Amino acid sequence: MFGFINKGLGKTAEAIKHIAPKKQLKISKDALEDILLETDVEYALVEIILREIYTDDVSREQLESKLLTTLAYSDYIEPEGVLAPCVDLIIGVNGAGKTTTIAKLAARYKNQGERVILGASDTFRAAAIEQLDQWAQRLNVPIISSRQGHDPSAVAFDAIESAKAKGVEHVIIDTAGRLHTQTNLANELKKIVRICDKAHSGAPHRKILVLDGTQGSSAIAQAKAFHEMIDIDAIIITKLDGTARGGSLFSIAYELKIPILYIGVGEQPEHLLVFDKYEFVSSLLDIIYFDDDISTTTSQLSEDDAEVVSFEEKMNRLNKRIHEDGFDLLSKHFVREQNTWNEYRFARNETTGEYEILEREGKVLRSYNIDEL
Ligand SMILES: Nc1nc2c(ncn2[C@@H]2O[C@H](COP(=O)(O)OP(=O)(O)OP(=O)(O)O)[C@@H](O)[C@H]2O)c(=O)[nH]1
Ligand SMILES: [Mg+2]
Repeated sequence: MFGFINKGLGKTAEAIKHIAPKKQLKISKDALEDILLETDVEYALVEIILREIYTDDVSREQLESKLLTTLAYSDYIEPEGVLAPCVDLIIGVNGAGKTTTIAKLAARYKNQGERVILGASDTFRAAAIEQLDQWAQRLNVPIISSRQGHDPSAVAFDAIESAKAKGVEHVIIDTAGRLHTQTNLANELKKIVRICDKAHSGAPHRKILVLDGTQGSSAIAQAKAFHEMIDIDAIIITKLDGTARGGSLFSIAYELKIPILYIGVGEQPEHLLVFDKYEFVSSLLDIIYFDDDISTTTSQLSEDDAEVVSFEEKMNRLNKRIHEDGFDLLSKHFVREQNTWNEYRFARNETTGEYEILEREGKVLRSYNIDEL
């Protein structure tokens, strides 16, 4: 799996190696800034990432904790208690990769032994219907479609009705990325959402925005526009294999605060990977740094020699421990629990010297003794 994600990050890796050709134990803050900007992390976020690093050289653990922090909202949690069929509504601008991604999702469901029906609700262009039809034939999955210009929400309705009648587990609905005006598009998408709910209460269960990874951080404004039209539940970032702008994923996650569900790393049905932030960050860090074990051992050795472990290093160790315990970051963390975001705060208890993760009401959930780290 790691090999696969690395393949998807090939061009981003080349860009990083251009700045830092050899793996290192620590990297200078300047080089790190260049790497982040070169891979299209937005400048404002680069500043945020670097501002609390007080050393000239940055260790793997330091950067790991910062990068994971920016991905605090990226975890996707499946909706619970969905009565089949589960309806995915796929939206995004023209050429973002919607239709290809639908094929990838359909292939994934099929491989899990689940049935799927496609709804060709991009009735704006005849070619869009044909393209989805070709995928349906290739993957041998049923498709509901009508002619160009027909009401897209009627197609969605029929696809859901058909799935209900046949007891099919999944419906995936394609949509147009562009209409004559933005208002037309917004109205059409809202109508599709309304009609889906009419066909099957609660549908669409997942409104998924497909973003073209080659556009990097410039896709953020576009995503915000869609999010305003209909609340997006999750994002799929496509074409990561075709771009050196892999770092934009951090900006996208940080700015939008919408979970990232999958990443697309090629044109074939199998080129869709579940987005795992730990795996993603780890793969990027592997390009810059020696692997985990070497750097920890070496830094521990030098710290033992120095006797006094710096505050920063303690914080890093603490952060690492928190990760191991399933938490994400140092100061603030939002966890999605049963469809609501709960804020967890993390603080130092001045009297005991212990670090505590506080609930919003101030109730201590867990504490760490920094001297034992
Ligand atoms: N390399 C690469 N190419 C991709 C990926 N996803 C999609 N593509 C390609 O991007 C192009 C556009 O993809 P489509 O799926 O047609 O995009 P769309 O959003 O449906 O486009 P419209 O229907 O025109 O709005 C196609 O040539 C796809 O093969 C990916 O993850 N990697
Ligand atoms: Mg399409």
